[in-house]
Amino acid sequence: MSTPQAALTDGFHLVIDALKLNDLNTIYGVPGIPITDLGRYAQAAGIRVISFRHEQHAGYAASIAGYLTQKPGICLTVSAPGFLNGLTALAHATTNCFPMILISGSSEREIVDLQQGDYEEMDQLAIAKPLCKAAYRVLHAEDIGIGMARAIRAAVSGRPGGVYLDLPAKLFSQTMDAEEGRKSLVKVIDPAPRQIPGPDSVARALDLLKSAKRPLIILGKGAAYAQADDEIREFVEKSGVPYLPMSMAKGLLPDDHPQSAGPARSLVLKEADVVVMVGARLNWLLSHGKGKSWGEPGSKKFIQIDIEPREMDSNVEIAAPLVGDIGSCVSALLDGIDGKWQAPPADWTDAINERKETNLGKMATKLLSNSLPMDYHNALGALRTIIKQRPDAMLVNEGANTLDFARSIIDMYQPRKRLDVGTWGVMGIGMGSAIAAAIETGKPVLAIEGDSAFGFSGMEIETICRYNLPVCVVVFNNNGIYRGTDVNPTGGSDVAPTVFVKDSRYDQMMEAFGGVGVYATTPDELSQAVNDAMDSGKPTLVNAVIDEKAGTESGRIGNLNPQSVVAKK
Ligand code: ADP
Ligand code: TZD
Ligand code: MG
Repeated sequence: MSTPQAALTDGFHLVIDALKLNDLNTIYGVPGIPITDLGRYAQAAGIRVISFRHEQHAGYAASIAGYLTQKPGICLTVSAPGFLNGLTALAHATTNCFPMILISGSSEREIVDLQQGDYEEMDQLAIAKPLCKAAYRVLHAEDIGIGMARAIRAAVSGRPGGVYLDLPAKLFSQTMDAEEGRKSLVKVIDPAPRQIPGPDSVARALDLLKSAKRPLIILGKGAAYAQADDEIREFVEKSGVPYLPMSMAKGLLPDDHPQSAGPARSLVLKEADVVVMVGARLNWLLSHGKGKSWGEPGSKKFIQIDIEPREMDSNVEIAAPLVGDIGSCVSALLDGIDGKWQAPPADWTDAINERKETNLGKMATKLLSNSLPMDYHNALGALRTIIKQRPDAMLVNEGANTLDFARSIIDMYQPRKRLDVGTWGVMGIGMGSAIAAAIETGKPVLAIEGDSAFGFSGMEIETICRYNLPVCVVVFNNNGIYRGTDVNPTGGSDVAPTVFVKDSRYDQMMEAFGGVGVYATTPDELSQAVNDAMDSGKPTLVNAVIDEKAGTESGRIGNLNPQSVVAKK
């Protein structure tokens, strides 16, 4: 007797059921063979399926969804080219320690492995492996539950990262008994188990911190990801130690907090004697923990809190490694900060406050400048006020000057509100991040974009309009990369490589899709347009005209450009 249809399930439905069982209710992707029906059935089953124009942006959206929710963001792509388009974001997720699963359909194993030229033939599993934390392929419908469980655990446990899950076309139509299928699914229990630090390592860290004359805490995006906001705040406030937030950790404590040393960054890096790293790596963004910006060689001792043991001593010696999850490690330190705790010496905190006041004073004057066309300062001054008035809005930021100035000018007041280019300094995260921020938080999103940066994901404004997301994109239009003033030294008709069409009307692109487009030439116009957008929630793009001479080469990292000794500039 044949089994009635109703008692069967198949690969499509097992994938969907496995996602739902694990509370993964949003998919970011691009449809096509062999996953078009997977998207359709997922939508029918109540999963939110957000369809993009290009997989890279679906991938960036998934990575940011992972960062914001501590659950792996799901990106779904077709085989070979779609998979490759998603791979940049998978690698980005891994590099930034964001949990994400890239699920790609793939072609016939038998044909791929014999290289017989299948439709979109590619050995995707092999190609994904070096770019992610783990990569798995499921060949049998009964293994979908386990495959998904492995992918989830790999993405979120320990140091989070990107995971690749390869689902060959044939898998989707494989059938099995529905009840057997249901039983084969796995709900992942405690996917990111707490990791408690050893008491000896806690004692070592506390001893070192107590001995400090000029202590400093550096908060990184790992600290923001950990969602241990209360513990971190208590640790900073009870210890009295000044802190420096890395860019995506801004707002973990409000940037106007009296202990923030943000505006005295160069002073504290140079002068601190004991530095507590909390979910931040001593990579290029912190000059590898050595060199001129860190003052006298050997003048620092580091305490480092990280879930990844191999992060310790990666660049310089770590005197007190504290391996564990940030919530547990910070709580353990807090237990040692009792009534006898000595606040840091006043000469240290006074010196920091003095430097802060000087630097903030200098900036305040620039923010009020009346220069037209707008420069970075007066344009960002307007946006700074908007974020101050709307501290729960999400902020997305990319570009060179547009990134560096916005990071220092715009104060953040709440955790995980600032999303930017991350560890690689990627251009192109903008629209994907903005879309995920809107979907995952339901809050209004302000995306501050260099005109070059915007171009990498600009087509996704159609996606923003299609889903009617409350995203306001502000394009800082300075006619190019860094500046709009370069000329072709040969006098030929091609413009210089860093220069775009002058006075492009990015606002009209938004109007093409039914969104609101605004052309703004003054801080008042800019402010008005953004406030309107944030109030109405309507997809909006503001083309902000910025002086094409105002930027500098590579923003604040011009020093990383190699120099030719033979070329004349
Ligand atoms: P930033 O760029 O802000 O300096 P990084 O991305 O360099 O931050 O560093 C983040 C660090 O946080 C990584 O080394 C990662 O292992 C760590 N991390 C992420 N989540 C946790 C967690 N829950 N507990 C402890 N460490 C974490
Ligand atoms: N490609 C990718 C994926 N990432 C990059 N970081 C770059 C290229 C190189 N790059 C930067 O580092 S910043 C930048 C590029 C192309 C654009 C800067 O121009 P902008 O910002 O218009 O976005 P400003 O305000 O003009 O400086
Ligand atoms: Mg530009």
